[in-house]
Amino acid sequence: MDLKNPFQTSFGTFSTKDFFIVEAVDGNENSGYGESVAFPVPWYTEETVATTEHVIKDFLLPLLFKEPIRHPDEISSRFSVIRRNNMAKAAVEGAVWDLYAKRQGMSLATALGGEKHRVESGVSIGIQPSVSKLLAVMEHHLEEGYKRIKLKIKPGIDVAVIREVRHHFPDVQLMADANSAYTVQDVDILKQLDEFGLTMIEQPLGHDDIYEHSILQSQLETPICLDESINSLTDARAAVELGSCRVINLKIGRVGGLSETKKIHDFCREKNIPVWCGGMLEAGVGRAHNIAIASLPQFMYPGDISASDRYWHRDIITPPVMLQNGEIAIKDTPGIGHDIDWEALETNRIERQVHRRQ
Ligand code: OSB
Ligand code: MG
Repeated sequence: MDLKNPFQTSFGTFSTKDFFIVEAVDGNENSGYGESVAFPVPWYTEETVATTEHVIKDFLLPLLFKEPIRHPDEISSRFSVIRRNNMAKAAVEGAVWDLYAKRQGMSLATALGGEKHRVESGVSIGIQPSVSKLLAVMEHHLEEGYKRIKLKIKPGIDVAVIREVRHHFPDVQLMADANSAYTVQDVDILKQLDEFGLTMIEQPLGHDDIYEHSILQSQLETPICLDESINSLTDARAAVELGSCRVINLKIGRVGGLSETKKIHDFCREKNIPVWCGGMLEAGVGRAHNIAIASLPQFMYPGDISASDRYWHRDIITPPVMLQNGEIAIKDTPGIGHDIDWEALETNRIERQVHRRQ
């Protein structure tokens, strides 16, 4: 699907999103839906659309079909014999979670233990061609009601840009995401960001680092939030115990599914570490999953869960995700709370596969 606007990060630019939807069907005409969130290129993590398809087809579905499951929490332990490939795992597990919630007659949010009725919404803005363009984009999103702005930064597009933005918007809840573009040698640049009162700085150092972030955090006032570095509860524990971050960005796909996300959430709740829900430029199905998980209590900052129309001319769910006073209402209808917009899906679909339990 074509994005309305190209999205530029420190590692590359996305103009389209290639993905697939997983539909899990039981014997009683119930369907659950999941979305693969990987990109076509392994820039953000090692997975791609092609690797997720391969791993699902050749490894995960045979494991899933091997014997019945009683609860979706059983899936992540069954999949644990396959190393990593977290986005592949999450796409399948998410479809089964939705199916399970529908069979229980519960919203996915309730099935996951969610308590909120609405979640606060933020917007993540890619690197813009100029500061004046950035200010105009920000102005537009703030008028729409978004409660927090996240700006992508990289070396050369950081201190001066944030200074200008802060000057124009002194009170906005603002944060920066570097997607691993800096090294510990850049500590002096990162320290300069302390004066702008950023809510947090996301993933300044290595995508697989936990140790150096602990050194950096001890020298920064601004809280560090880890994204790429947290791929499991084990990683979250290491990061929290080492003081590598004060906040965690949770993405269902990055950590291997909703059950693992819940575990990290519960751990962070115990440790008093706030979490918030990140985004992968999802279409409607993935977005609905994000809304459901963000209803859990430790999600304490607005997420990168923006409305459908921030990304798409026409989303693949109906109704699309909409913003009301900077918040997204959590549907109490069974499952993800949105139907598939089959016409929109068919317009974009290039392939369909069916896999059955033998
Ligand atoms: O680091 O959070 C990130 C988009 C693509 C890859 C990585 C990231 C992002 C975003 C956008 O920041 C989140 C969204 O609006 O979906
Ligand atoms: Mg990030």
